[in-house]
Amino acid sequence: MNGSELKILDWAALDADAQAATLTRPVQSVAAQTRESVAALIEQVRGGGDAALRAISARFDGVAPEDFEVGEAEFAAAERAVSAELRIAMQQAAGRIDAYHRAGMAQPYAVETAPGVVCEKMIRPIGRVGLYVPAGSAPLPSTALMLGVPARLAGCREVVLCTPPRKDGSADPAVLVAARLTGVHRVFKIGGAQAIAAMAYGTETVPSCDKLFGPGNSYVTEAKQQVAQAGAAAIDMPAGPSEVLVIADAGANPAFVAADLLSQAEHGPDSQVLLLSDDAALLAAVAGEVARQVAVLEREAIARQALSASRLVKVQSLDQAFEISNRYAPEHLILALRDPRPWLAQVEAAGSVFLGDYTPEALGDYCSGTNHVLPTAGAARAYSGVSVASFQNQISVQAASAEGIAGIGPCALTLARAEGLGAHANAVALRLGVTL
Ligand code: HSO
Ligand code: ZN
Repeated sequence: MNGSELKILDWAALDADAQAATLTRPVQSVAAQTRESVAALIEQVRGGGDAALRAISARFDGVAPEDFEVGEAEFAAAERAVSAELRIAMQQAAGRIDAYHRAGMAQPYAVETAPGVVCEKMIRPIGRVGLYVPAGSAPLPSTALMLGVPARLAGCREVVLCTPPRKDGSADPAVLVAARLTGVHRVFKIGGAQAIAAMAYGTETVPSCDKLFGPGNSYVTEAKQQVAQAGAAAIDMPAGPSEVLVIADAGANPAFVAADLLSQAEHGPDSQVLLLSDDAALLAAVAGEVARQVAVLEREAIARQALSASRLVKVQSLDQAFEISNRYAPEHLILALRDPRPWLAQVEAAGSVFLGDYTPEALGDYCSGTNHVLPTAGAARAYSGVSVASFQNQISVQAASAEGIAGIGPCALTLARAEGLGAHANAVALRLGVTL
């Protein structure tokens, strides 16, 4: 790559349509064929249970395990297969993820809204949750940590995890160790849309779950959407390819910025990479660095594909960069700025923000403590990343005494009459001892 593959655009020179096109994600619409094959897979699992799972697994994964569930012997083998260094890193990461998520846990509360009227909020774990940990081009044990830790903090009664089997029928050992570390109760070697179907509807061996979490390819994402639509299970958030937007000033380090862009680009050919800067020289320097660094990546081919849809944009001011970023609502937002913190006030929509030169996205992906399961595809405008609250239900409670209803009952009566709902009015009037 000579750098020319990295398009540097001048925002001010683009008309409104071209600006909109610059911020448009590559086609997100799922091919009708994908939709249909996912629907067929879900039906197959729903009707055929474990036998269907076995047949689908043989077809797509090339293995049909007799027993999908990971047993003690396989967990023990995984413990032996994972190096002490990796285990310690996962333990340390889990500790920081725990600390961050614990601090953000919602607290129950009670408030007296009128004399004799107490309204409360109580928090309950979602009973049974299903975590999906992909293992496509790269198994992601860190995703098991990001989902398993908040599930445990929430206190979910049963935490189920599905991950695709490898060619030899075993699961990725690091994913298994991560699952155990976080207290996941049961792990099944099932991948793709069939895993989502199994966790949503249940089979003879896989329990049906109330809510499903985790990233995946377009089949997994489509399957999550379909089971949610059918009311079979709730899902964490709409998902799509991973993305990063970097806002850099003239003082940013081009090598650092390029490395951050590439760490996103290597995730998949459809990853999204955007750089906004008010400094033309910085943009050119980053383009050069990207060209240099990409050539030595193990996942060079994947990164190059993602880069072909990347954009480097010259903006007129940093204020304008933040306007554009808010419009795009990136999953990850890196502020490679000399004094980044004051700019946080301008951030309205983003999944997770990384401040300054020494906070690469990779830290948040693995071990700073924040969650890496984040809203993509602009969903950050209205969705937040996974947290303990994602694994909990908040239930409101209220109690009124005779004095309480005497005080606020007339208010309810007026509203009930306005809505023409006589039974509502009656339910209050009876307690007040008034005749309507
Ligand atoms: N950047 C990915 C998470 C990840 N990165 C896992 C490395 N492993 C989506 O936020
Ligand atoms: Zn990543």
